[in-house]
Amino acid sequence: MHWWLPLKGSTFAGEIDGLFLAILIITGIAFVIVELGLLWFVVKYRARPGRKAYYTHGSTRAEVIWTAIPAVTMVALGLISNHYWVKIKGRNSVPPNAYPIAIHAKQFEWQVTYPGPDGRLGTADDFEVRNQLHVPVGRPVVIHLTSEDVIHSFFVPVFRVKQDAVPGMNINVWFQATVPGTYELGCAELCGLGHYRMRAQVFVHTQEEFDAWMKQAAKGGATS
Ligand SMILES: [Cu+2]
Repeated sequence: MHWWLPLKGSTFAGEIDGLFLAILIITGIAFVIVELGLLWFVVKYRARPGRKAYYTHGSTRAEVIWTAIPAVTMVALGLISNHYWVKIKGRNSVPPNAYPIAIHAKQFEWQVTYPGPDGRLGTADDFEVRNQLHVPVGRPVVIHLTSEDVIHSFFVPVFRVKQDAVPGMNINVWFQATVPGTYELGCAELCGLGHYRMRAQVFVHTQEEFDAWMKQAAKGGATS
């Protein structure tokens, strides 16, 4: 079913995929034109008996054109996609009602701290689960992302969310899941020998399921 891109699992997915596709089409067209041109020149100016090579500077006009078109295209893409950036990663992008979860990345695991039944981080009922991210569906979630040692990268493909975890920084990254299910969280930054096993499961629950899990996990029992 998802032979092309992964499931669209968050509110960002449609916009990110649209941008990805637009860039793919633009660069695809450029690729075909450039490669066809290359082939054409290779054949047209191939070595033949009696034909002498000659020196040419080239064409200033052609150079201006093939520099200006990509430059204008790139600036246009930047301007067009700016509101996605503002919405997803902008300084004030995190919705005020977002559910807070803290994730501490370290070689080579994800330590996920939940706010506990009171819904607030930094209180006595907080608890920690390794390599399991549980979130409710249809509700903004904000991850407070930190790192223990080196640069890691929090990457949940179905959410189309990727964010570096940088030592010494507390970075907020938010998303709103749209489809209940079990997905993958991977580290997208080569962070050492165990990088390949730095992965976790993401559980997107209905609100009732999430509340039930929270209740059980807060008592110190649950693992999933
Ligand atoms: Cu890592």
